[in-house]
Amino acid sequence: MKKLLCPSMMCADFGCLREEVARLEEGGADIFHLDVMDGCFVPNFGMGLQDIEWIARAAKIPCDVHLMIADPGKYVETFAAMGVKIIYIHPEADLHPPRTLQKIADAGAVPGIAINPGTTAEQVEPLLNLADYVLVMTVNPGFARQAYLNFVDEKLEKLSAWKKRYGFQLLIDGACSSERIATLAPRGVDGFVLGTSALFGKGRPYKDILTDLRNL
Ligand code: S6P
Ligand code: MG
Repeated sequence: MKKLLCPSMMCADFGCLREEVARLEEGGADIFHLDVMDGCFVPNFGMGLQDIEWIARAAKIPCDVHLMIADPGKYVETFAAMGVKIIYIHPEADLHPPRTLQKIADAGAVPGIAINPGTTAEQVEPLLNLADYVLVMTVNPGFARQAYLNFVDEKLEKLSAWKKRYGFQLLIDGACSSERIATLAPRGVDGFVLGTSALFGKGRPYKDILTDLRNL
C-alpha cells in the first residue's frame, strides 16, 4: 500500500505559507498534519484556529488536526466545520473518548486517536473499532526536534498486528527520519508525520525529499 506522507505544518515557514502549501502538494504530500496545542494538555501553544482554517481552505489535499488539548470533544464541530478530513483526539485528554469519536463521525469527519508514549495498546484497544486512524506518538507530544523514544516500537508491533482485526491505519508522529521510515514501513506502519527530522529545513526541494521517502 502507498505510504502516507504527512507534513507537520507547524514546522513550515509561516512567512510564505502559501508557497509552502503549494510546494508540498506539488511534491506529492498526502495529508497536511495540523497540530493544535492548548498549553494545558501539553506545555506549548499553536496552531491557532485561523491557521487551521486558512490551511484547510488553501489545501487541495486532505488535512488532519491533531488535538493536543484538554477536553477535545468540546471543539469537534469547530474543526469539522473547517473542512478537515481527520480529527485525532488523545483519549488521555478526554473523559469519554467513545462519545467524542462518535461525535467526530457525526460531524462528517474521520475519527482518529493519537496516543502518548506512556499509553499502552491494551489501554486503547476498546477504542480501536471506533477509529479509522491511530497515530502513535514516538516523542512526548508538544514539540518538534525531540529524540525518538525506542520503547514505543513494541507498541507499534502490537498495533500493527491488530490493524486487520479492528480496521485502522497506523501512523507515527515524532522524530520520524528517513531511516525510521525505512525500518517501520515494512513492519506495517502506514503513515508518517514529517517534521524537522525528515522534511523541513533540509535545504533540498520538498519534491526531491518526498520522492526519496516514497521510494524507500
Ligand atoms: C508535536 C507534534 C508533532 C511535531 C512533529 C515534528 O508533538 O505533534 O506533529 O510537529 O513530530 O517532527 P520532528 O521531526 O521535528 O520531531
Ligand atoms: Mg502532531
